Amino acid sequence: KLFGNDPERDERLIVRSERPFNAETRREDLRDSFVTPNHLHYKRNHLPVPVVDEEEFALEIEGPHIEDGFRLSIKELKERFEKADVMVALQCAGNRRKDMTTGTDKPVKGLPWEEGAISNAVWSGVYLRDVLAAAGYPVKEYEKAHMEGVEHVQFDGLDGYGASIPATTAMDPQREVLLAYEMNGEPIPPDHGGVLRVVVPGTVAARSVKWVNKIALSDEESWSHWQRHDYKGFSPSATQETSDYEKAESIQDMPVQSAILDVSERDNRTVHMQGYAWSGAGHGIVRVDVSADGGKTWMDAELHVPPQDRNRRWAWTKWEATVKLPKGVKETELVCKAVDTGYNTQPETVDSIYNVRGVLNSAWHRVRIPVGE
Ligand code: MTE
Ligand code: MO
Repeated sequence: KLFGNDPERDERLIVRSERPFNAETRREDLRDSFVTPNHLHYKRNHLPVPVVDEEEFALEIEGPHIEDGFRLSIKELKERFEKADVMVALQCAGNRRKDMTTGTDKPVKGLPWEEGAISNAVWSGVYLRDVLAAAGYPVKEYEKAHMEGVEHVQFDGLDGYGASIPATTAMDPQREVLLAYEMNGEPIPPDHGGVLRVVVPGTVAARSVKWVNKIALSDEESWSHWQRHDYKGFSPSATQETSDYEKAESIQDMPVQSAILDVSERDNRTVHMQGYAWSGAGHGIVRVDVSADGGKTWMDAELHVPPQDRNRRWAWTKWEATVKLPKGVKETELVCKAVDTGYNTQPETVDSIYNVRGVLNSAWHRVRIPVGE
């Protein structure tokens, strides 16, 4: 049975496809906890959930400098390496895809995700860098990796999925790339890559390969379909036929993002807004601007910043604001946009960032609401 190993899932998830299982987290569930509980974390599977036996599982590593036939069991991983806990917001490249074409007749290929293809969790495991060092790679000289033809670190999952990240990301101690065996203090559930998954903080979640059992250091990116022929961005004018996957750069770090998760009425002239903001490469969020009149006037939201360095802020920042609604209108548009530590901000509309694959929608998030008398 192809999907015979797929687990039971929480009924509160919003299912976008049953087989393979893809579901986003409801806005209220993202709103209600800073750390998303495992059963409510969004789930993105390209294939059936594989059967993984912890006792029999072995991680294989290969490449220049790596000891021949280097393998580690889960027990060895846990015993030989320092345990690290890192809070990370994983975001799918397709988060907010649905909004990319709202009100237009433009085509877009992919699951119609709204704002919930993102979740925040504490991942525990060992640093990939430590494991590569133990396998024989001189990680301390990782900046020189390219001299020896090591440009990429490739990951293969037991389901048949694969991806890669730049070698410098993998080996940079600042980037905190993990081989994780726990999610929020529990063994990683089957849907999220148990018994072992890669977690690449600050990078598109597509590179955080679940059920990882093979790592290779290489001069090339992974040959996986999802590395070479997916998860790339294109010009707004490129069509399905003219999108050149060979030429385009694969998505790694991601742009600054924010979304409104909740709007609640305080009185007929005042509403309370709540949401998230996040940026790639560990950039923290320094400001979230909210508007109650479609972007004519703005105020600063109050930020709930995670306890992480401003350049290693892998978790999301939550925000809230109480805003006055404009007078003399029947309807108005609430808006949010975030600013990261590089003072990067979000585009006003999707027009300039539309792409036929529907990835990286980071336009201002807008929610229309009626205004009372
Ligand atoms: N890893 C494997 N082995 N198989 C997959 O289908 N999907 C990727 C990534 N890693 C995937 C994978 C994508 S596109 C995303 S968005 C994240 O896993 C989703 O992680 P989650 O299901 O734990 O939220
Ligand atoms: Mo994804």
